[in-house]
Amino acid sequence: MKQVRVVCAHDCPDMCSLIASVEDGKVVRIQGDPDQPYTAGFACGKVNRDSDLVNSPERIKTPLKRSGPKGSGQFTPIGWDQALDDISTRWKAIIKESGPLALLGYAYSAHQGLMNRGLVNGFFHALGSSRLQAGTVCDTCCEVAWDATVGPVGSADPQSVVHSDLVISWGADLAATNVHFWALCEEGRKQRGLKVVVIDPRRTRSAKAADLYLPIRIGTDAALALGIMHILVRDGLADRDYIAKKTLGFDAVERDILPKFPPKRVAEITGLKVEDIETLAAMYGKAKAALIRLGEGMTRLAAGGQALRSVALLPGVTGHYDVKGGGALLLTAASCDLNYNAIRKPSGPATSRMINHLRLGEDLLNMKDPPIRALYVSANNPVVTCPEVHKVRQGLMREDLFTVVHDPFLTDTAKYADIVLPASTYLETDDLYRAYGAYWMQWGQQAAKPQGEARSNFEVAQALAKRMGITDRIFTLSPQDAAKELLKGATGPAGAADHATIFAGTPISIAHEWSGQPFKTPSGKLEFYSEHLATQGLSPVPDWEPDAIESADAAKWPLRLLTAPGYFQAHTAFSGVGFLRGREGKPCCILHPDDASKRGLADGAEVRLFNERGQVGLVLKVSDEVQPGVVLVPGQRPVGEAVSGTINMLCSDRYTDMGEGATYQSTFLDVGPWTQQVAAE
Ligand SMILES: Nc1nc2c(c(=O)[nH]1)N[C@H]1C(S)=C(S)[C@@H](COP(=O)(O)OP(=O)(O)OC[C@H]3O[C@@H](n4cnc5c(=O)[nH]c(N)nc54)[C@H](O)[C@@H]3O)O[C@H]1N2
Ligand SMILES: Nc1nc2c(c(=O)[nH]1)N[C@H]1C(S)=C(S)[C@@H](COP(=O)(O)OP(=O)(O)OC[C@H]3O[C@@H](n4cnc5c(=O)[nH]c(N)nc54)[C@H](O)[C@@H]3O)O[C@H]1N2
Ligand code: SF4
Ligand SMILES: [Mo]
Repeated sequence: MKQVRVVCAHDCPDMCSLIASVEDGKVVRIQGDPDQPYTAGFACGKVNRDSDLVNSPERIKTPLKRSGPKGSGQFTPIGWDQALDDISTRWKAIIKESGPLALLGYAYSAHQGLMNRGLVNGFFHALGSSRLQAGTVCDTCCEVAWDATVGPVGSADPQSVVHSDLVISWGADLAATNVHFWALCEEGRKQRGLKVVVIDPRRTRSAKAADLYLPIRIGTDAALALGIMHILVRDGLADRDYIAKKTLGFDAVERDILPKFPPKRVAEITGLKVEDIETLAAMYGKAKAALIRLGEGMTRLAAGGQALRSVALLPGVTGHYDVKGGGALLLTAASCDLNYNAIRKPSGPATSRMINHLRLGEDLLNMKDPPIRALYVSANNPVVTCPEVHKVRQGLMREDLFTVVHDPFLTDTAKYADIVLPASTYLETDDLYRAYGAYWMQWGQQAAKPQGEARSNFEVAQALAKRMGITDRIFTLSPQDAAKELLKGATGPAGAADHATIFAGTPISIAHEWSGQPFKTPSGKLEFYSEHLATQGLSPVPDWEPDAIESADAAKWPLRLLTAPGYFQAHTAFSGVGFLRGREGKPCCILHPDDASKRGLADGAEVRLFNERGQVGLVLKVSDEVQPGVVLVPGQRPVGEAVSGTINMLCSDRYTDMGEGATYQSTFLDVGPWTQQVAAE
């Protein structure tokens, strides 16, 4: 048996270093690497099963060509040469008639390797096609809010938690989405008496284990953060020196905003108890090194940017941004400076028409001059994960749209394709990785040859570039030589690493020498007042107000959607593993016992979730892990697994206040019984 050092490429902040055991050319086991301190010898419960993912009998073996009506999922196997010829012939004809803007590359993050993720985008960049404004389904809201507050720079190092005496997990279910940080928190609790607070509308696994849990009302985090600031100021716990030296605009917040948020009003807005708000503020104000783990959960709604920004300002009031083990942890990638353009922007026009990732349906249906005539989907499953799924499907049904999907599995999206290309999984590729939630970089080697005729994103981008007459050198290089282009001119710790160490697969720490949280805002300070936001017509200071559209919808519908990660299914990336599908259970929704009994609905019943967009059928779980008035739907599951449909059928494509992100949780709805009559509607 051979052991190969690989890197986990799933969309996850931890970027584990893994050991793949390979027997007769087949990956038989995956384990966490004991020699990488953050991975610390364990992989999560999903990736422990990645030998099942790579060897899944459900994988696509060859390219496929549609043989039935659009969306029917009927295909005939074809060879790669024919598939690539068909694609390039169609694309050339479309470009000739309508120009390159009629093409859209819709590639995202399922392979986190810098080349397998980046070169597909690089190919479409070089082609001059319409460009994807990527990540609006995910993290653009939190990123833009962070940038407006702290600047485009990495946040705290998760490993600095060994110096913390308080961790606040705010809108993140660490036991699901950040298990290595969670493990460090657990260790700190046992060894040093570290306290953990969880702020989440769902009593998550992390919340159950916490020292203090605040079941906040969805979308009210800014009010809570401002309420804590109010108490810190009231009780003389604000660090006036830090505020004067390192922040901008606190005086305006103190004068105009904080008086509006006394504990009693904050309790009314957030649904929390005044005592809990006071306890949290006192814990935070008195902690020596308090680290806030900012989760994306609080940003997946209309005023998500304002929420994240308000919370990210808290360590500026106590000065904890200057304390080792204090501050805030969101994303880290902005502090890793590599030559990304070598891969992502080899050539092509400086600007192009942008297509918002979450408005795929709308743009497939209504974009003009030219309309989108060719779509290439890679490492994405928008028929499940994108809001306004009905529009996405309608768009994909267009007879005049030529769709290619590259994926290891015949996903719900692939079923709408004209040509499906089999993708290799990360275990079958070479790539260079840097974490987005930790300070590590590592070269991951191919552990096994691809199953069937599968090819990597990198290879397919190169093959398509050749066929389309693109001549940039990057499309001719081996993965290792391409990675060297990424490293050329890199600065900081990533630039200092030597090639021999990197390509031996050694995990490389890319943490900067610590001297407090740096700020890269226009003022060079932490911006309580942001002129940049003011120029966009947004409140330049943190604030909380009810959202008019949400309030109108809440008056029509009794329940609000809470969206949270699946423990054993991350979006649809592991849906090809039968064991994990079973562990996650049938796609479900969770209602508080009061809401279930009001509707005469019992645990285990098939229920109908509906609003003006449509209906979906899920299995009901009755639990007080959510508050009354909320319906929780964990994960986004493929249509075939549910009673009927997928949750994003009920979500609109409205944007967040910052970053034009997705507002899944600004969805209001009701739940009722699922009957034969309903099913027929
Ligand atoms: N309602 C609701 N919707 C949401 C969210 C939510 O909280 N609520 N969360 C959103 C978030 S945060 C995100 S990031 C998106 C995720 O949405 P998607 O990006 O659509 O994520 P997945 O469903 O994981 O789909 C990834 C696809 O890539 C394939 N794949 C895996 N490896 C490779 C590879 O190497 N090459 C290629 N070509 N394909 C590969 C997988 O088989 C899978 O089909 O969903 C968003 N949607
Ligand atoms: N197991 C697993 N791991 C994953 C993923 C997965 O789907 N499953 N997805 C991966 C991806 S693509 C991403 S982007 C990250 C995202 O990881 P996170 O940053 O953790 O964000 P979310 O998963 O969207 O939401 C986390 C929590 O926010 C809570 N929440 C929802 N609304 C609010 C609110 O208004 N206020 C507060 N305070 N909390 C709220 C939810 O109940 C949920 O428990 O995780 C990655 N890791
Ligand atoms: S915790 Fe995240 S990085 Fe680690 S193995 Fe699991 S999915 Fe991969
Ligand atoms: Mo995401």
